[in-house]
Amino acid sequence: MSPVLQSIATYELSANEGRQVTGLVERLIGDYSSPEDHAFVATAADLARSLPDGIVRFLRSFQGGEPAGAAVIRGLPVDDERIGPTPEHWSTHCDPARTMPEDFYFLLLGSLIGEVFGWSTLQNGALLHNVLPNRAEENDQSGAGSRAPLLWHIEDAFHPYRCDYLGLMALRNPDAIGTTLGCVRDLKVTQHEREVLWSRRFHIRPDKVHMKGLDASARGAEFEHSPEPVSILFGDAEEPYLRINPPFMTAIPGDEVAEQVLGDVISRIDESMGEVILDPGDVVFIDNYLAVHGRGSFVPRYDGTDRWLRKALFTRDLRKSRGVRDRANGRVLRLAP
Ligand SMILES: O=C(O)CCC(=O)C(=O)O
Ligand SMILES: [Fe+2]
Repeated sequence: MSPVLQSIATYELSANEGRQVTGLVERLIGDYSSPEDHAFVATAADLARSLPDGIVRFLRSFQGGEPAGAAVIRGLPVDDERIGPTPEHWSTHCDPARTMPEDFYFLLLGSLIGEVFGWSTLQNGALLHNVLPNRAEENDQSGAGSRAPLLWHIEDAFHPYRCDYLGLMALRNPDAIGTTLGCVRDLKVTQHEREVLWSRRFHIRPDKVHMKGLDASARGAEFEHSPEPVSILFGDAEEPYLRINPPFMTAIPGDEVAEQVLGDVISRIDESMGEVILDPGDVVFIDNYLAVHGRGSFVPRYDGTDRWLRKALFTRDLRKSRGVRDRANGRVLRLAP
């Protein structure tokens, strides 16, 4: 696995910038009761203009020019004592006040590239998710897995309102477990493959985590039972975007040509994968139209020192999902109307 990918843009905070961030975040903790509060989220993009200029320019150009599959911002120190032990389950964050500095920082950064949102089917609709190992889900294809690698994927590839950017911030990563990354720009395809990949010959189903709380008759279940055929490549012919999620997809049944091309493309992406190791305080924003991501396997500890990331989803356009949100300014999406 290549340790560094060309397609990652990196920004390192200077000590001075780190102090500027800490001052800003302390002010926000005084002014807002929680980083998930509507009052904060609605003004985060304005508040983010008080971040160091270099970060603002870096993230704006990552979003505007699409120069890279992922952007990493390194260097915010995290007080390991203060954040408290890694929770046993995503729903049992011992005391959200303990991670407020990191959470405000993370959402401020994200506000420079999109609008944060959640799904009613994921972590109770929270805007900030916990990615940490859970004993009952060690082999699952989800953020709660550990012993089984989380296979690379486009986040929520099955859904037209999937995020433009997936953000991950490390609070703790003691065994230096990598987040794997691969970029569509590194994918070489033949003319024949290109034609197949651009046609609607594939079915992508929801990840199991989405389906868990949804009974078979519920709205949204059609994503599982009768998915719309989709193409894998779309957008610009020369610089296409990518939609793929191998563990949850197939060619349309009977289309052997498409099945063969899918298998070949999966192997080629496998070979091109690299990884980024997030140290505490590091944030990565993955362009979910350009890059796939996953996670290596690891042995969980269950002693309060496990790998612990915060995760959030960002869209460039909240309006397109109005039909699956309760209010115009609501940020929780249902799978279907
Ligand atoms: O744990 C990681 O580094 C990646 C997690 C992930 O892909 C996810 O939660 O969607
Ligand atoms: Fe993911």
